[in-house]
Amino acid sequence: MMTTFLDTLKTPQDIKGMSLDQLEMLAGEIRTRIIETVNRNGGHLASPLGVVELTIALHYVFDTPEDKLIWDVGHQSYAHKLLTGRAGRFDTLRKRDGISGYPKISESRFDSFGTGHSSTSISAALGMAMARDHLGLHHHIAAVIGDGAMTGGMAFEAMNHAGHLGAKLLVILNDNEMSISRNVGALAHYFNQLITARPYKRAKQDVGSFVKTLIGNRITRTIQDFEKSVKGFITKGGLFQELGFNYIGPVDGHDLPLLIELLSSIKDMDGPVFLHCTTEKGKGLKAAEEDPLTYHGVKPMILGTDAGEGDAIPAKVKAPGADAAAVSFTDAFARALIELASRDPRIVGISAAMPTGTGLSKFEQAFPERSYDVGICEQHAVTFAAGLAAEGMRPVTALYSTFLQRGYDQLIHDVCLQSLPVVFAIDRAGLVGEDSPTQNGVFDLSYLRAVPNLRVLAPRDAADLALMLEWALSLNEPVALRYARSAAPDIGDTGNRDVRAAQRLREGDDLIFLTVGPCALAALNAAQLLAQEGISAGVVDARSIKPLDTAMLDSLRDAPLVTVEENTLNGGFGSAVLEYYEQSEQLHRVQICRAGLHDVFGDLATREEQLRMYGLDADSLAGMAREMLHRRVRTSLAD
Ligand SMILES: Cc1ncc(C[n+]2csc(CCOP(=O)(O)OP(=O)(O)O)c2C)c(N)n1
Repeated sequence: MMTTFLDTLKTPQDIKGMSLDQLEMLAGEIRTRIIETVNRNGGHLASPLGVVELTIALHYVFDTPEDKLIWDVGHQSYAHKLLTGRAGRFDTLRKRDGISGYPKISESRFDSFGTGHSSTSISAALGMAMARDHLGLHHHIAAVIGDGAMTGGMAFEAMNHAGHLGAKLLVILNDNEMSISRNVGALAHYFNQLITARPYKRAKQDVGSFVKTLIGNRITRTIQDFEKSVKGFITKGGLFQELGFNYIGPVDGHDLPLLIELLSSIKDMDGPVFLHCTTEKGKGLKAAEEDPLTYHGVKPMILGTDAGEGDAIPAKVKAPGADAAAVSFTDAFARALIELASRDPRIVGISAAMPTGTGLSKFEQAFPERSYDVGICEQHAVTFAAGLAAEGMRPVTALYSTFLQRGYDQLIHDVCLQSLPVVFAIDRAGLVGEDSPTQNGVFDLSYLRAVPNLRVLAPRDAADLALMLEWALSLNEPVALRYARSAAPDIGDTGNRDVRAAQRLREGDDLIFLTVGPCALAALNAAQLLAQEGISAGVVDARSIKPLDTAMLDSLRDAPLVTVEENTLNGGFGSAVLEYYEQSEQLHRVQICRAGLHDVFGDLATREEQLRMYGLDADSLAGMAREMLHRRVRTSLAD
């Protein structure tokens, strides 16, 4: 095998001795490595391809890890990982115990700040800048933030503060005009205006020719020389200027010599600097350039076996665990919502930059005028829904569980305190598989249970989801529906259309699995395994997590119970059941084991591996039941 530049690099310092031609070749190698690896393992594709030159330039100019790079969201940081000593292990990307798909402090000293949720980079960078100043240090700090992430309010909270503090800090806007879908909003329009207002081509030529005269085999410049060239780049960046930043750009984020020149010259500028780079999402892979939405995050083998050819046909992206026959919960939600909205003109759909992931893009096709993508603004999405609800509309806010964490105060203060009829369609609730611990949705049962006036429901399958959504929209109060990143297989209808009622899915005398959502399926399979050993296990689907079906709980109190939830055990469903028995003074009678996550975030692995790791697959549940019954026998023998 040919030795590549990439394989010989030990630290990013090694690229500082490379010529421009070699750096361009390195960029090619990085792209190939990203495409091959993501095609094998799945992962983000279009975003990392868009920042290859920018990443090389940053590592060329800055001295990491002393200088700090903070990647917003972090899904674009693959080139950074490849340049910082992880090329040899890059084939483990997003695998169990492998390289994370996001920056992670515990993985490398070059990952100065962990990310996964968007719009945090400027706040973190500003904190680091102030820490540097307090400690009397002098290193550089740069945050790289996408135009999508820039729509998150936090980014502007941080800009506002940075301008006020006048901190020495570089913010690089990676503007590819895309969030996951096309970026939306007035800000996206403003960025576009900045690009068109400035005669970008001419500016590029100016610096391009300047650069050409300077770059030989090695790029060495003095700050003084550069300042002259940079002056031409400090333009009127109205909004950013007003916030106290020096606005520079827009510049071509794929023009490596230009980036190196500019970064070298601006890195020692005092105060906050905002560098506007334009990039192409998916750069270097034709299919991704043409369809960056499909290639934002992909499943393995999206390019077939010819990864790197650039003109491959995308495979259909499906939720993990979805087989050809079963729809995903996301699809089931979209289908049900469209059907209900066709009967009720008050229904509107809201997503926060995730119309495709939440299924709302299908709703948008059916009802474009009743569909809102608010940008990466979960907080705003929730209060915006509250406003709509206050005036008689029926908003359905579709968010991933992990991102609703962002809108928690709004959920409490704006929706539930006023008991406004907002429906929260909470997707990716539970373990999300090969993404990151940052994206697991394993806290919502705990944080939602705590809020007065809120009903919390968990459908076990597509039919149940449709029933619950219909019921939720018929109420005049807030309701949360939480469902997993999985197929929504038809688990079986017991004929009970009252979604508040728990349902017996399987009778059993020896013990009962009391389950949340699709955990019912694993419990049914566990019951089957136990039946082969002569153990009779029943399965009851709780359906309503808040309020609980207490009549059902009263009827179950004499059987050993195993509660099963894809959620942390801290304050989750099992805790709710225990609390009920305690409050109703039945606790002394019941024997309960709780299956769920024991105070952990949930490690990176496939969803199937995660379910096994956290004792939520059929084998583990059967094992838990066996152990519980043995313990019971031992206890009664001792009696
Ligand atoms: C708080 C939050 N909401 C939603 C997401 C999901 N998400 C991941 S990447 C992304 C788009 C980011 O767009 P941009 O910052 O422009 O980066 P690009 O992918 O275009 O490089 C979104 C919405 C997230 N990571 N964090």
